[in-house]
Amino acid sequence: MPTDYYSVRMRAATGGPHEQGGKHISGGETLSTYEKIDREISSLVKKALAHSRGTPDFMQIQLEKVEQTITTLSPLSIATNHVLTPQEGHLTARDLLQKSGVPLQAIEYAYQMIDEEPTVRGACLIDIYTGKRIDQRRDSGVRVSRMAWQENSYQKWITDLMIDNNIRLKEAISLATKVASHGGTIAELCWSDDPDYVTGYVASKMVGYQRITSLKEFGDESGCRVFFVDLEKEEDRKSYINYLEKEPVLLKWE
Ligand code: WAQ
Ligand code: MG
Ligand code: MG
Ligand code: MG
Repeated sequence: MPTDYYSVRMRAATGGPHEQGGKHISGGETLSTYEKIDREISSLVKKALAHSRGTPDFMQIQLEKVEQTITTLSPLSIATNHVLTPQEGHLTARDLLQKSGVPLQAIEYAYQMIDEEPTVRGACLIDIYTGKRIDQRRDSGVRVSRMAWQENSYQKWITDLMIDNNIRLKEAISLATKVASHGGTIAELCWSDDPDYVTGYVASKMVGYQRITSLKEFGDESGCRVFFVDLEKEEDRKSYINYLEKEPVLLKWE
């Protein structure tokens, strides 16, 4: 009998729910076996209650049984680019995006959009040909869910690669691996909206998961998550978003 998996999601805001204008505090999503649901929910709740973006007055937890077949993926290869300033970090990021196959003009458009838009709670999809945003999700963006590490694999991965246990890296590489494995993704650019975390990354099939140690100043509450995509047809865009939101992915490392 194959194991049943459940999607567990959390979102928290302050000043009311997100859809009523509340400020996004924290979100989280994972896959869980039935036995671990209580523990997974408890760690998501803890993450939201003690958050550097503020104290939530709204929180929603959602549980759904996953009916789709689980895909297992190996984590992207990982490298760290040590930079001294956010300016140097963004030069590195632009270079890695170009190496991944994103045209310079789309990179410029994306940076312009990031400066203008208030932080969304999901990801923005940017067309690599026009540099324009193609998801219609405005403030919410597209939230990737239904991905997690197989726990033993994670422990083996950090041991084998001598990586410090870091929950953000653990979550980010599972999201980035899921996103990069779709043929429509050319590259991802991300940094946290948490004021106390300045390391971000560029990820793609071409360059792997490339951490960049500074992409913003400490104290800055603006974050970014952009997927540069090559999806010309409307139906490809729909199926891409469905993949991000619904298809379950487990990371394994052998
Ligand atoms: N799906 C889509 N977008 C998301 C998701 C998701 N599941 N989770 C977060 N975002 C978006 C959202 O707009 C946030 O504002 C932004 O990404 C940042 O989210 O050391 O912690 O969870 O290698 O604050 C990367 C570096 C850390 C880790 C990223 O992001 C490392 C991080 P955060
Ligand atoms: Mg998350
Ligand atoms: Mg997160
Ligand atoms: Mg955050």
